[in-house]
Amino acid sequence: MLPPGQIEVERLRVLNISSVPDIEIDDYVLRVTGKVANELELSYEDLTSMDHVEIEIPAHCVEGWSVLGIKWEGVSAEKIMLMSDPGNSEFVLLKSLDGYSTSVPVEYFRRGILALKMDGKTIPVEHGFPVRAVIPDLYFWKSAKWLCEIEFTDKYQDGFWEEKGYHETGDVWLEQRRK
Ligand SMILES: Nc1nc2c(c(=O)[nH]1)N[C@H]1C(S)=C(S)[C@@H](COP(=O)(O)O)O[C@H]1N2
Ligand SMILES: [Mo]
Repeated sequence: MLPPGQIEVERLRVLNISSVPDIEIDDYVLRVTGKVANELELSYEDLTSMDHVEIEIPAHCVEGWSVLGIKWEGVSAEKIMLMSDPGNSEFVLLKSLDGYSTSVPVEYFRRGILALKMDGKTIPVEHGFPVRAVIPDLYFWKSAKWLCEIEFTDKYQDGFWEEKGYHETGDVWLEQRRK
């Protein structure tokens, strides 16, 4: 089903704030920081050897196009929360290797995935290899590519697009495009 104000398109359009970052996979680490009982540092190998889940999450770009039926496979956000114990944190700030960041309420983040595969294959680098956070029911700018840090907080903080007026939550069904 399409959320209000969206039209369906065949494929993803690549949208980056700058160029695709250089990835040295042996040096890659995903950090889990902020208001957590256990800070985590996970290598790509750590992530690939953990239990994986597979979920279908459409991509809804705030500019009005949607790609339905994309399958994502990887580590559930729920698992990361079990391991790090963020208590009653309310937000995560997702940070990426290209300097991008975006803010996501924990109640949405917990239903998301740290995706390592897209439609059965390792995620193409332009779509976020090695790890992409994919969050259901939020506009696709909240799905950070090249993810390198998940910071749990109590207080909302603007990310890249939020600072430019895009919505704190960004729920597609409520059409929360701008603040
Ligand atoms: N790290 C990072 N993640 C990002 C972006 C970006 O520039 N850098 N752009 C966002 C925006 S605005 C959109 S619409 C989608 C585009 O995803 P795609 O290039 O895989 O289609 O990625 C989101 N995630
Ligand atoms: Mo976007």
